[in-house]
Amino acid sequence: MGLIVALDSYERASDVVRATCGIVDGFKLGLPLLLEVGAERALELRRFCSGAFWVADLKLADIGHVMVAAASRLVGGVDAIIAHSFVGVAGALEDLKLFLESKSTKLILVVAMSHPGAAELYEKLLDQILDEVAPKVGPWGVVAPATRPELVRLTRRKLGPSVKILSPGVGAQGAQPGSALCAGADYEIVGRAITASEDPRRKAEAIRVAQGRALERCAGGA
Ligand code: BMP
Repeated sequence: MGLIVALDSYERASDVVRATCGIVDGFKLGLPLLLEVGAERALELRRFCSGAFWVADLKLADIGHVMVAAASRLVGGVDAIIAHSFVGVAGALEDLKLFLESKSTKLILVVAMSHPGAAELYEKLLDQILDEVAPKVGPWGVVAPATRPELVRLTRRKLGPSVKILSPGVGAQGAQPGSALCAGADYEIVGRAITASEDPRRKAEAIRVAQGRALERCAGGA
């Protein structure tokens, strides 16, 4: 039962990290935050919860050389880096994977997205991404949307039990806590529902409880 907080703004970020440390499993540093204060200051947030799992959400989508150059700014400070899958393997994701492996940093691939427009194109590539790109690249984890639990289920079925599935879309985008976990995800990514809450700690605790209840229900076949 996993919960990762998406930090997309530096404002309140250190308070949120301190407040939720020990309750959540990890933190995802988003591009708005990284651009707001730069990589160095963003990575300093880790000192408020050093034992958590830290992810840099660069959503890389470029030639291998450039993705490696961007990732090199963050390796050592985070446990994992997110890239898009649609750029393909040769000259792109294979280079990134090799580089991250050499730096003991995990690669997470976006395979499907949570917003409605993802159905216009990205989602149409999902079978090919899961059948061809993901097996060739061998990411530690993938991102699949909590707003589309059937895509989480498909991702789990096709990639098997060893790949971690991280699912955004819980809270502000409408998915209920636990819905992606019930569909086979390992972690739900929650941003604004926690970061914009008056009491991020209580909100994170409440989401944990709701995840547990949902899992009991779905394990019971409800
Ligand atoms: P929120 O819970 O505030 O909607 O934030 C969701 C987080 O997950 C954001 O950081 C966003 O970049 C990320 N995300 C998403 O919402 N949908 C995706 O398909 C992939 C994402 O990484």
